[in-house]
Amino acid sequence: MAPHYSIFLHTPEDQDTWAAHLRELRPGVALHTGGNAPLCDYALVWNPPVELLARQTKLRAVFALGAGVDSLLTVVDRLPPGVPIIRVEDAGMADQMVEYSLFAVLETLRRMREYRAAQASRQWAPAAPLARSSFSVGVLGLGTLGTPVARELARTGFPVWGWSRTPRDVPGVQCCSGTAGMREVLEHSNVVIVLVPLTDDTRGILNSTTLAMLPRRAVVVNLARGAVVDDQALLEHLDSGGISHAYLDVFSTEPLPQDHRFWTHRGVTVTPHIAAQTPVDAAARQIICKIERLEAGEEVTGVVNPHRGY
Ligand code: NDP
Ligand code: OXD
Repeated sequence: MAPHYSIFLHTPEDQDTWAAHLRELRPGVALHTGGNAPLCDYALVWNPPVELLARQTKLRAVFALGAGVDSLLTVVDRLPPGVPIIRVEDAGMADQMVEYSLFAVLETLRRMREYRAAQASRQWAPAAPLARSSFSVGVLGLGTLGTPVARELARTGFPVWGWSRTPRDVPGVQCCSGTAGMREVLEHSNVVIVLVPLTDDTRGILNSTTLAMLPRRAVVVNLARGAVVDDQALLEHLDSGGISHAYLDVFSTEPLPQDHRFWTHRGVTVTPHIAAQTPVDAAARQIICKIERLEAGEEVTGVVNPHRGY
């Protein structure tokens, strides 16, 4: 039997794939796209034009087709008041974040960037090994994605420090919170992995002052949102050698502008916002499941608090 609720779908990428998965999961579902869509019960959106969303005045919930809701929250005042915003939780993204983080940490521990540079000039230059047990990693953000990253690094034998807004307890991880907690984590981070959402509180949180708290020659891995890190401050720390490398998957402007220094800086690895791509099949299943819980009057997880910003 076709479901009795209707869905408005908008995403700049993969819209046909999303539609195909939703139709496969719920054959006959009333699925609408574009400016002429009728008023629907649920919106499933990623970076929607404000006007498109504002026309949907009968929505019972808005689902973000990803984990981060910073851009959706910029249009929250155009939604009917009280409509919940619900985000994707993990759905396969945590494993990808773990892989990216392990890669950056292991490449650093095993000095692979140095050996690649040495190879380029045909230098045979063995360096002293670094011990995993004294190579600490910091994870800023201990949520759905940060916690598995911290846990896996700890399981692998790295001393791990984690930071969150409210106190958390992750076995094997030195957990800290608040402003003083951030300093403690940064001071212990040979590699710092950024997995906090972009909010009013986290914008520019890695700046000239906080980057200086890292040990000399530390590595920054930003997998969250570009604006969490102050670009100019990061470049200055890279140029001075205080920070030895930055793996950057996210940028204040995406795609990264052609003339940005990050493209050519030898201390920067640029990846095009692929650290964790939303697996459409699993995410569509998660969203349908949540819609049907809402239809049944049940609670769902992943509801965003617009005042908190995530
Ligand atoms: P969650 O909401 O599950 O976790 C967020 C974590 O950040 C929580 O531990 C939270 O603390 C902490 N946090 C929030 N604000 C602060 C603050 N002011 N000070 C300290 N800690 C804070 O988010 P996810 O783990 O699901 O996702 C994290 C981010 O990853 C997303 O918002 C998105 O921007 C990014 N992302 C990037 C992708 C990519 O491909 N590059 C893909 C997917 C997501 P507390 O535990 O106390 O609430
Ligand atoms: C997300 C993202 O937040 O893709 O899901 O960045």
